Amino acid sequence: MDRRVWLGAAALALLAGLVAVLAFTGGDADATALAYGVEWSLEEGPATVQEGELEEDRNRTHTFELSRANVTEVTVRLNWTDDVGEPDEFRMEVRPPNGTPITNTSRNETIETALELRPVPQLDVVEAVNRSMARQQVDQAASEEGQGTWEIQVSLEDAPGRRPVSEAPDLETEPDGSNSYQVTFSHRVFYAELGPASPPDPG
Ligand SMILES: [Ca+2]
Repeated sequence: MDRRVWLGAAALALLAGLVAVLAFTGGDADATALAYGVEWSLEEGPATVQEGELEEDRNRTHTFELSRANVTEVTVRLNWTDDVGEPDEFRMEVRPPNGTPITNTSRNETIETALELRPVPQLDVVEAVNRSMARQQVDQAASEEGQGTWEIQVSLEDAPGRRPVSEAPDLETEPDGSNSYQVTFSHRVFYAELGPASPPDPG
């Protein structure tokens, strides 16, 4: 090969290498980075319902698996319709996979426990050389909080029947002693959509 041709080819190869390196690193990031607006939304996850029936002074634990990421809120609701006499008292203990149990008691035919988990990220704009790298930055804000097995313990504390005579409070003319119920487990997740690319704010 002619020496000049060889040198020319070597120079071209070097130039191609440099271009490849610049393309890979994004070159001068300040010059080529674009700003992508981030729009956050909330989505209601599918609710799961389990049913049960309890005798007075008994309890039962229901489990719910939560596998989704970016959960911002979990709501557990216990519903029942008292069929006999005076209002029954239920107790519900919500045990998150990694967290402190929360207990509530009621005679009003419903108990609702809502837990705030990870808040929606405060990330309105990301700067990146292209869309997929912008997406990676947004994905770093992902949360695994709340993932795992949730245990919901339901107890029927008290199930009084009909007591027509106030002078004899223990006399039940129509006993109760048990009741059915429903546990509804629902959650909300956040997700992000990237807006169109624009030149970054010079500030
Ligand atoms: Ca009752």
